[in-house]
Amino acid sequence: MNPGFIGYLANLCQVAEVAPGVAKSIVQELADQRQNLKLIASENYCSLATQLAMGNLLTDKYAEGIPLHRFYAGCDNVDAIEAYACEQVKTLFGCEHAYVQPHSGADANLIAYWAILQTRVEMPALRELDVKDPSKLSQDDWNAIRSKLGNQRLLGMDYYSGGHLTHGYRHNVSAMMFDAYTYGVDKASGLLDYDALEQQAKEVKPLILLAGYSAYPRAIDFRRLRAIADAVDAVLMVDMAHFAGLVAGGVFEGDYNPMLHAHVVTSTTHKTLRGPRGGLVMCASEFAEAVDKGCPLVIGGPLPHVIAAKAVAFTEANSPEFKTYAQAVQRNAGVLAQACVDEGLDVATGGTDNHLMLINVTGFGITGRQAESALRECGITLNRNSLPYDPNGPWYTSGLRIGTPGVTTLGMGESEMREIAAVLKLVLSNMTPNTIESGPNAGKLSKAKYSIDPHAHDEARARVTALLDRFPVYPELDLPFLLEHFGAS
Ligand code: DSN
Repeated sequence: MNPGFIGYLANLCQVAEVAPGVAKSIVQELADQRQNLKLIASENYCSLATQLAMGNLLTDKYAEGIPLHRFYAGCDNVDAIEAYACEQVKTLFGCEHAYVQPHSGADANLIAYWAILQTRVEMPALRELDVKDPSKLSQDDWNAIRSKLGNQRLLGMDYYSGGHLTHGYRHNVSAMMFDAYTYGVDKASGLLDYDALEQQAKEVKPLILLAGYSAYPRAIDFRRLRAIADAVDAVLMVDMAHFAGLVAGGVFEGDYNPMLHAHVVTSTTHKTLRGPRGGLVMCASEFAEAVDKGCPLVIGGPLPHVIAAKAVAFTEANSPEFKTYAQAVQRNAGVLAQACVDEGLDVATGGTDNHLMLINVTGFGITGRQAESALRECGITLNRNSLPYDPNGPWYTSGLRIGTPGVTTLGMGESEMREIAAVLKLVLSNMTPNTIESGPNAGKLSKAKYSIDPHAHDEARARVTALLDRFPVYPELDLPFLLEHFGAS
């Protein structure tokens, strides 16, 4: 029996003894992922070693502080794991400093923001006042520093141009802690306009120029961004959550490698990097002391079991096989985007440089929401996404976001990408929006309800099943056995 399967089985037996419904849902999630092709650009399949590293007694341990400097006794083994994880990150990305405790990318960004505020705003203010011990500050001086901290500018990529919610989006805390400005993509090309950004940076004069995206299909010239940041004395921060695996795997090099140009880089660990769900901060030594205080700055305590899983995943990412994987992710994305173009689909910017692409589905008379639902019915899991300047807004959207990290982990290659493009076309071109029957919008076309030709539906479902049968999700796991023992309704 495969060791990964033995580990899973033991885990599920224990879970089922206490909460059989939870064990059943875990097995049914495996069944779901075996039956549905994952094209969500931000998801992946981490290794069983990574998953199993999270399921142990490390979750019982408190370990505030950093290795060899903890606020709890008995942290020797957590120290060893966390120090090892940090070393793996430094080898992987070539950074001066690594902090592996953030629970998520959002936490990592908050820690990075405050580390920059403390290093570039609070510490100079304290030096100016010649204050060695901040606890001795007068209330007036502290109020003046708080006012400075609360009035800094952030210039990040607009959410509707592909930036992330935590990059200054109106409803995120980042837009409340900063005076937040955003830059977008060029309306005609859909590409970043570096000249316009330079002009905007000169006008805004931000403390932080922030780059990174959740839905931008092109490589970013970080050398250029660093020059823009330097010209306005801003800190260049890059959130590489989406493309960290492409950086780790050497796909993004030189001008396109943020590690060579940014002061502070954040990431998640579970997207192209293929680790457990979590966050990560890397920085120049100038910011290291403040970043290491991420707990208690933002987080209440590290998650040692997740840090163990990160350590396993970083070890995997340091292997030559991971380079091959990262290159295949990008190659598959390029082939899929071109195949979509060849099928007549409207691919934003005409293609991709990374692991994701955006498709405008409005040419089929439907919204992104309708396309997402119909594709899921046919066995393809992906998400709708607004396009820049989207008239359908963020709920219905005009677009789909498609990524190749997951299907590449399954081992799919160029011919499978062409098959996926053909299935996408088959479904999208056989959909019609329903007419709203009653209420104030009666007679108008629905943005949510649709019909799909049943023959196209069945053919698409069969083609997806054929693909997944050839490239099963977690092939080490004996699904029929697990369903028989844990999954019965
Ligand atoms: N939710 C992630 C994504 O899908 O891109 C980003 O946090």
